[in-house]
Amino acid sequence: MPVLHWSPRSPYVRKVMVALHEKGMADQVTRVRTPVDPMAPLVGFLPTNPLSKIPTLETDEGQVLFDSHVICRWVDRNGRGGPVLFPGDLIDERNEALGTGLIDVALPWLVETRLRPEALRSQALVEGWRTKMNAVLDWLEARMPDLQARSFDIGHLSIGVALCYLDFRFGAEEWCKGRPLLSAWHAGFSERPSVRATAFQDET
Ligand SMILES: N[C@@H](CCC(=O)N[C@@H](CS)C(=O)NCC(=O)O)C(=O)O
Repeated sequence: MPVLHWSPRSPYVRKVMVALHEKGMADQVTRVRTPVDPMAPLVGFLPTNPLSKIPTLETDEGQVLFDSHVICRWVDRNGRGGPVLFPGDLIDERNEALGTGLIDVALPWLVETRLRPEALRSQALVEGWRTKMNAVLDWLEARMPDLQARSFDIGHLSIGVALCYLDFRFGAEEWCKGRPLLSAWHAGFSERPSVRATAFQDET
C-alpha cells in the first residue's frame, strides 16, 4: 500500500487527506507520522525527501512524490469517483496556488511568533504577512461568485483548507469579520464529509 508521510496538524498534509477522502481513497494509503521540523531536518528522512517535508508519498511502484500539489494530482489520477480535482483550465490550479500561498504566509508567521526566541522576532515580517493574508481574503470575498460558479475542484479544496488553518492557528485575526460571502462559503465547505473527517489536531 502507498505510504503517506503525515501529521495531523499540517495544512499541506490536510490538502492531501481531503483529496483522498473526496476521491474514495482514504483507506488506500498507510499514514506514517513523520515529525519534520524546519529548524532540525529529519536526517533519516532525507534520502526519501531531501527537503525533509511532508506530505511525501511513496507509491507501490517505488516512486517518491512531493509536494501537496503533486500528490493531489496523483490522487486525482488514481481515485475512484468523486469530483475531478484538476479539470485543467488553469483557474483550478491558480486557485490552488492562492490557497497554498495563504498557507505559505501563515506557516512562517506561526514559526516566527511561537517558536523563535522573542528577541529575534521581526514585527515587520509579521505585518507583511498580515497584509498579504488580508489581501488574499479580500480578493476571495470579491470573487466569491466566480468561485461558487465552478464545480468543486482543487482550488476550492486548497482555499478551504487554508481557511480551516486560519481558524486553527489564527483565531485572533478574525478573518471572517467583514467577509460574509467567504465566511458562508467556508461554513458549507467545513460540512463536507472529507473536511469533517480530517480535522486538525495538536498532539500532546
Ligand atoms: N510546498 C510544500 C510545503 C510542505 C511543507 O512545508 N510542509 C511542512 C509541514 S506543514 C514541513 O514539512 N515542514 C518541515 C520543514 O520545512 O523542514 C507542499 O505543498 O507540500
